[in-house]
Amino acid sequence: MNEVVSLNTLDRVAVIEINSPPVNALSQAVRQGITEKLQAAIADEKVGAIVLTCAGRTFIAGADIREFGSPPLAPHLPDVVAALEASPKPVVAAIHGTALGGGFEIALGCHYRVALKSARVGLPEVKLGLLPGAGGTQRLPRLVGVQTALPMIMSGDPVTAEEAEQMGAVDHVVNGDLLVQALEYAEKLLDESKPPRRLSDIRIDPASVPENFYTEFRALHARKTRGYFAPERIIAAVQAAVGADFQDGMQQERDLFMGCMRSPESAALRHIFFAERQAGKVDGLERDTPLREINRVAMIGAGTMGGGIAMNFASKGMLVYMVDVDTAAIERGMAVVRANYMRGVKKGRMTEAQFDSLMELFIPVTDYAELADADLVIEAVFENMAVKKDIFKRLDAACKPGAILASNTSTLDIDEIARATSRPQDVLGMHFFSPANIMRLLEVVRGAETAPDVLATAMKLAKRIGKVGVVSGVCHGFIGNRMLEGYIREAGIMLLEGARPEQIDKVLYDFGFPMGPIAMGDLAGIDVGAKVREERRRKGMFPADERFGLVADRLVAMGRCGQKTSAGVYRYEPGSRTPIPDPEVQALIESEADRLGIVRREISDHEILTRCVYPLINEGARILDEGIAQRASDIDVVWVNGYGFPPYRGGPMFYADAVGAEKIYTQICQYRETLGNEFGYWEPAPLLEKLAREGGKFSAFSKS
Ligand code: HSC
Repeated sequence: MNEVVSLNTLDRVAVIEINSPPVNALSQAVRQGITEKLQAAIADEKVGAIVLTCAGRTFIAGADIREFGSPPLAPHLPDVVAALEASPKPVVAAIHGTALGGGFEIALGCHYRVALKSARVGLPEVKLGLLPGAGGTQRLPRLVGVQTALPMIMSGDPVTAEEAEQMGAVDHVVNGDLLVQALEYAEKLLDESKPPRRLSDIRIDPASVPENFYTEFRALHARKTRGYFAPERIIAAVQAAVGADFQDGMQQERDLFMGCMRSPESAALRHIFFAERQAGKVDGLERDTPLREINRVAMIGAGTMGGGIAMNFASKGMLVYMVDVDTAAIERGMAVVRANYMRGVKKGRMTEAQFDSLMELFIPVTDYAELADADLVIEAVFENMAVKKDIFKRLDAACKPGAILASNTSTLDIDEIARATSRPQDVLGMHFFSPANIMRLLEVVRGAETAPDVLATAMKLAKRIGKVGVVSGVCHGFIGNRMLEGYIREAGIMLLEGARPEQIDKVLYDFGFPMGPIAMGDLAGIDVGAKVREERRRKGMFPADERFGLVADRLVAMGRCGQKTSAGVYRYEPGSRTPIPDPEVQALIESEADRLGIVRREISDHEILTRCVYPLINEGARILDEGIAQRASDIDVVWVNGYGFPPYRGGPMFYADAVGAEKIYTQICQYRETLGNEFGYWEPAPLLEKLAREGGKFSAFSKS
């Protein structure tokens, strides 16, 4: 008796229903169940046609990713798809929710596809470092053509039912009761004596693919696929569908799929997939913690950051109060919002009417008294404790009981801010990343007194606005910026020691970051870091190391703040973002090194990489040990989604586990000897040392 797949016969049509929550993934039991019920339906003489449908919130979301990495168990998915396709009786897939990966491949094995209008279909395997391995690379091009199929498989993004219908991947889009209409569709097939339609029967004429198609396709995707293993295999698999015999193509797909499955890239991307879901599970928070309702949001500080944050909420239909000192300041923020949304209109992602109704959700406010009905307030003014405390005092007086008061601070103590109010239980940090309407990461900072329902609401809200929320404890810089410090510091010091900016950037770019630390500083504005250092120096919280941030500080004093002033460490042609090495800056670096008595030398690429990346791993180890992050994978989620750490390396802690704690520990100890440790930069974290000694892994470390 297979409990996850059932069979019911209604008149002439058999209904195979999969019921395997939460997402009907194709576990061994589901594959077995489909196979058995299909055989039974085929054997039943009363049955003329078969409908394959799913219970719960979605059609099949794909192969069961949890089974990957263990030896595959029969029946194998490609065989299940082949069995559906081989059925002598027409099989109709009835799709709701999302038909993804192996789920869509199952649907492609069926002879006809009926989908609810709200459904989406796609092949997201590339996002897991894989390719569709159950015939997707062979059947989709046969159905919709290579030029439509390849971009869809390469992007991994799903399309709507209507888009799928337009491209020919879905036969019939319906509203209302899916099963009823799928049954009607099957009855009609029988009435019209329509035979099974098998995609494997189609032959793709090689002449249908333009000569330069693959070369141009590669060039178009080069930037996005840089460093990845799967994309080239996807192209090869789709090429194998052209002209060739179906079984030959399937064999090639299989070999290419297995190569991807064994790749470190796929292991890293699967790790990130589960890490992002795990991040939503918070120690000490029950699953059923009641949530506070959020419909009206207030943004304090309507600058570029405030505008970007506000867009997330308006885009989900929430009302946003844009609060600033005067209407001119609010207008500056609104100009950013308008320009961003307008880009969407120009690219055809939204209509003028949608744009207008979005803009109506923003309400300018200059008086806190108007915030009495706000459910959530997010403060995003500049990093100054006194100013923030004053704002929170005023919010405490103006806001209704139960309103959540959040700060977007990237460094300051949330507990101190919370204490400025009479309701510290309602206060927490919500740290967005710039550009806030685009970056997926949201660090949710849990204060000492933050109430469980406030934390739970913020995490739920993160998901609602399409972000991945990660909980951080309170410390300077929280998880991400605290780890960033060593990375940036070493890059700056190595400039003085003899590395050129472009050499440093190339090493980290080649490692897989979208850009190196120096170019990133220019993009973010090197004055930002200079201000933070200044503030910390003033408070006596900064190492008395003249080298730390020296080059950036000198450049800022010269008015070279980065891209925004067309000059930072690099110079930029007007309107261009391409960094150009600047001899003037090189001369400045060399004279500063001279002044400090630093003997310049050749610095190897290996030294650049390890001096930038190992300090951030070392700090990650402390963050984990102190309980600031709940688990190593949360740190990975922060760095992949907020700082451009290459996803195919799985984040810094996953990467550290791959390199091995002992190797990292040994290298850090070696730098302690060769570079000196006057400021504690090369003190190995106790947890790193422990794991190095025991041969342990960060992924297995648990504080509790
Ligand atoms: C694939 O299909 C490979 C095939 O092409 C070939 C295989 C051939 C093999 C041949 C061998 C010989 N598996 O995201 P949520 C869990 S690759 C297992 O919060 P939502 C998830 O972890 C697969 N578990 O929900 C979570 O568990 P928790 C291609 C999966 O509503 C829970 O479900 N497919 C799972 O926001 C809820 O997930 C994909 O990549 C899976 N496939 O979004 C689709 N999918 O509660 C991946 C989800 O314990 N999934 N779970 O934390 C998604 O994109 C999203 O989950 C949905 C739902 C959009 C489906």
